[in-house]
Amino acid sequence: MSTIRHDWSKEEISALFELPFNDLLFRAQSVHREHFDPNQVQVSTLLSIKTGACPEDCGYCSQSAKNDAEVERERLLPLEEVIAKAKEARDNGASRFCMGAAWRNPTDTNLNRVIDMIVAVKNLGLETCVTLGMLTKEQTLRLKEAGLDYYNHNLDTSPEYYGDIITTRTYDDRLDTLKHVREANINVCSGGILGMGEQRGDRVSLLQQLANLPQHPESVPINMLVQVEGTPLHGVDSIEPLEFVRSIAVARILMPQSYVRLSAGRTEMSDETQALCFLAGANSIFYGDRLLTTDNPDENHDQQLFRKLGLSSMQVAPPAEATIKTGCACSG
Ligand code: SAM
Ligand code: DTB
Ligand code: SF4
Repeated sequence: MSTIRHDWSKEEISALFELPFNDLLFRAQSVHREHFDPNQVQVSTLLSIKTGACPEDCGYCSQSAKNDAEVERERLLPLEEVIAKAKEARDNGASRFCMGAAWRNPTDTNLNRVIDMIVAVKNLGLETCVTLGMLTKEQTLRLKEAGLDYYNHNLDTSPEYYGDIITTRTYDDRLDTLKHVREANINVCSGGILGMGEQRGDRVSLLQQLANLPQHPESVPINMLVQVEGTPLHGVDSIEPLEFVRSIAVARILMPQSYVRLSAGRTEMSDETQALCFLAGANSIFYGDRLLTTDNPDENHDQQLFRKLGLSSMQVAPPAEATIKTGCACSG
């Protein structure tokens, strides 16, 4: 039986990365089966509720005002529009609706409007997740009171590589926000981005940071960089698919009870790579044609992939009638 640890050393994590591929995947899949149904995948849908003109300088991001990417700026969406998108996501089989805003941190006025969205989306029978940037302790308490289920705030990369990617906020700022979220008793969603030109040592170090938090994040999104023209990271060497799969497997072994999300970057992955990620213990995806500002695989393609792999979507929120409609035996 795998134990839940918070004291992983870099050497131990590196040794996992270095295992022969079959041994690593066997171990990850064994850990996965101790805690989860291996054929069930949690399905979330994303919506950008406020797009672009962000004051931060994240080198990967299309939404930074400091980058030259062409994104259409949008003010905070009206509540009715958010409700319509959430209904659509629910009817398409999502169990969680994640709303993202291009802010360094929300003002209290903005937070009031997001709280209205959270309440309305929960009333549809969906789990809620928001990602709004840094939060104070008071703000996390207000979000908890509103019934928020998950807060997403990524560490993005290793502490060592971080300064090469973002300069407008520190690693410790991120850890502080995660601490506030945890203390407010909101589920933590935190992970990172691979394929930003980091070394394997950085992947080891990022996963060590996540696994050695006092409590593992309930959800761990592992994004593969979506290279956006006009961002400093456009054109960086991409990560090899098998190294990405290894990283998923190591995340699964380090955080046995967490949902590991095969997150951004799936449009660049073959079905075979995604299948290996599921074998390595990924058990959550973003579903729907759009992420925040970039494309996600189209819904038909994902339905086919689920059918080919015999996967079904997990029903966390009972009132959502639909599962991903594959027209086959993949009913969750
Ligand atoms: N502004 C808030 C923040 O950064 O905390 C929330 C929204 S931000 C877009 C959420 C996360 O999306 C980032 O932390 C990053 O991990 C991920 N992300 C953004 N752009 C990405 C890209 N081009 N490829 C992969 N992941 C990306
Ligand atoms: C996460 O880890 N990945 C999502 C979500 N959390 C908010 C965002 C991915 C964004 C990909 C680039 C874009 O669409 O702008
Ligand atoms: Fe802003 Fe978030 Fe993009 Fe960074 S990742 S530039 S904080 S929207």
